[in-house]
Amino acid sequence: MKSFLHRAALAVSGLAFALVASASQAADIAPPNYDESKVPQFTLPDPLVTQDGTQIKTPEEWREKARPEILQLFKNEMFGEYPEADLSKLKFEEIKTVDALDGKAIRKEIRIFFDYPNKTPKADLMVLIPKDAPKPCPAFLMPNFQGNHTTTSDPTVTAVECPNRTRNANQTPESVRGVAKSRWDYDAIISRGYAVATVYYEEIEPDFSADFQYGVHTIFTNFNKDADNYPAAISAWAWGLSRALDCLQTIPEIDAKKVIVAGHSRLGKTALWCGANDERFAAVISNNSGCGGAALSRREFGERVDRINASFPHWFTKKFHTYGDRVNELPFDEHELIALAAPRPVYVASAEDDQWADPKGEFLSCLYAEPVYKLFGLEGLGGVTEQPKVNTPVGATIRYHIRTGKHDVTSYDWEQYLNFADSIFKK
Ligand code: GTR
Repeated sequence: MKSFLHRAALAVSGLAFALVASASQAADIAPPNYDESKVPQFTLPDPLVTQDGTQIKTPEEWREKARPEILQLFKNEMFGEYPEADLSKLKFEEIKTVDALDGKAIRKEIRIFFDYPNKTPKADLMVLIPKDAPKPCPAFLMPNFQGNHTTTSDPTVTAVECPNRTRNANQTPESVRGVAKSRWDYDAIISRGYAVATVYYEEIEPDFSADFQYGVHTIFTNFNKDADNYPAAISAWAWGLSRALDCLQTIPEIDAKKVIVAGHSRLGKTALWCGANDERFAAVISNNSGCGGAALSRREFGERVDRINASFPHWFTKKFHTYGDRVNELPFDEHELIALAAPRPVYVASAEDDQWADPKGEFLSCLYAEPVYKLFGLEGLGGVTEQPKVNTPVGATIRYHIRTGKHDVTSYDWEQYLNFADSIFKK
């Protein structure tokens, strides 16, 4: 068991973002803390000690005892269950295969029907495959926030028609084409020999708490909506990514054993949870995932458990809603969400101006996940014990960087993720 007292001062450059993010939130919640000296003292659960006090000493014991126990705790207390898929009802329909990126890639659009022959729920997976790279090639799978057509200005990508949290009633799907393209460095990914697949997360499940009547929740009929461990939205999105991997397995040009699941922000939380449950993913990337993702809940820095529950109750289980004022009673913390990726490589990235997401808490999760990697004889952060300076990537099997700038995904981030992928697949 570890005790930590953090006293170093941190810059409060993320305050503007935090104020915007918190503007609409419940008035009775205390303002976010950005003062490192006010971070409470806390004791983290030790991932290598099971609930009955057994010390885990071997990778086998981790796999057989500790890992299933921690995974189930996250299901029971935070994200809800991760349903078994009924593969007999899953159907993939190729709707487009065209040249893309000036002929450097093939672009496929594949419609995933989750409950065939019913036509809903469904989601379109867009896949870019490099033409020149050796096949089958490794791939990134990363969900997007507003539709596949927002990740590129290519006019031939199908524009999605679906409830969208960011689109107002007058905004047509066409008007948002390309708006997120700075987050998708497709040229770099393709030129380095990787395929990349993306799916609009709200096609899997819309991002609002309307009793889950629209997306894949409509087929989670084995679960009681009133139960504490009913799959919450993050579980539904993650589960949808597992189905996207099922789809990638059918594409001969892609090596489905070499797929990295990645995500930004709420979708970074989703990527971590997906990688924890679905060990077919070769590695996991969390970009600025913050509270409920990579950041330690017990630090109560920036966005906190009470605030995220008030703002986005549908992301988490009913049980998690009870932890806002008692985070020390959580039977886990987010270092264990990172550890659930072990022994697979994991990358956690922060941004300097994203204090809302608690960059230091994101780093410390990596550090305290390390004993699990060491159990496997792996290096983890490779001897790094302090949060590195900005734009200085560190680590071995667990990697971390904090870049300058705001809450975002940039070409700098992609460059690091490509280096990370090379270190795994092109040794
Ligand atoms: C914020 C939320 C964060 C993060 C972010 C996002 O409003 O507080 O936890 O998930 O949204 O997903 O963009």
